[in-house]
Amino acid sequence: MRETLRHAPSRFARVASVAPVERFTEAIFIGCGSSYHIALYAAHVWGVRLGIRARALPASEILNFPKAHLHAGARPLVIAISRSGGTDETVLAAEKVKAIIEAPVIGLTTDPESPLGRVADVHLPFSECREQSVVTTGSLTCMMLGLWLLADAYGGGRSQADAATVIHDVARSLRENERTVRAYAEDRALTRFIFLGSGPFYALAAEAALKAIEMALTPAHYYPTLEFRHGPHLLLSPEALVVLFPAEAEHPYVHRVIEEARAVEARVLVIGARAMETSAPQLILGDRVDELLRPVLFAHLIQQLAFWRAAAVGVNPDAPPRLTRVVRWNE
Ligand code: F1P
Repeated sequence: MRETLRHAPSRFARVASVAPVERFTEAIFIGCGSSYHIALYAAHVWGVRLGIRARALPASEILNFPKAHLHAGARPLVIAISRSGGTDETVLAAEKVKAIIEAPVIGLTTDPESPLGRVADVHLPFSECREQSVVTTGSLTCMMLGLWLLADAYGGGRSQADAATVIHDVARSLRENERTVRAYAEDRALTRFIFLGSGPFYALAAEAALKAIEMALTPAHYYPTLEFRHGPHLLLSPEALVVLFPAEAEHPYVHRVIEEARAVEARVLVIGARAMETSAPQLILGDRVDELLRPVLFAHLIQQLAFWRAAAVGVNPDAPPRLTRVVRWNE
């Protein structure tokens, strides 16, 4: 993460050379799997920080339904995200964008030699967070931070100190909070995980569910926090663990979600930056960090939860059946 912070100015200069701020009116982030979740996170951050329309799409949406998303008159900046830079859908979607509209395409990968890098107008290889694992973990955090830093740079670069704080807080949390997370992971009475998050935390909830499934083959669901009360809460039972990432704006409402879960004896863990008035267990961290950056801080907790769950149920967290490191159609 320190390297990502160090590279931020030169990466921004390269992106701004093809996409100066006055040239685009919207940002479209695309990717698959964890990279799509990074896209969801980035879209929220860029929308809030830059006051532009920003959206995330699975790469396959652009590939198969381009007319719904790419319009001739629009001036988008397209950021295609892929850890490997080799996922077929993402590479083909980037090619499709270039064939249909005049928009700069930025390829964000961790591999300097990747196919996506060759298609993109500007390739940003985050070589510092290259990882060999099948499942995406550390590189997710690093690319999320990188996209936050790009938004910050477009906005005038006033929040760099926050990024340094996050790096410090992740190191501290890795030392202090693993035991708590591990205890939930190892509780075999809990057979279903439900992750709730909104705004900047929705992407984190989605990624948390994917990690539980990929690494530990544990059934997992995710919802925007208050949407959960519109039906999905019927899934609650004493075998369910609800992990809730409350956004500041939700504090007046979110206690209802917690109460309803506890009323049916579901277990609840709240992960947030300031304590809420609830008897549910809470992990409090990140109070010195801008809310938009907190998902970057919290990401290791959901990865540890999946890791220790895998260990508890006897599954190899980096050998998911039927999942390959790079998803291609002809392999
Ligand atoms: C996309 C992805 C990963 C996942 C696994 C399969 O890869 O879905 O998120 O962890 O490796 O592929 P990429 O486009 O980010 O390389």
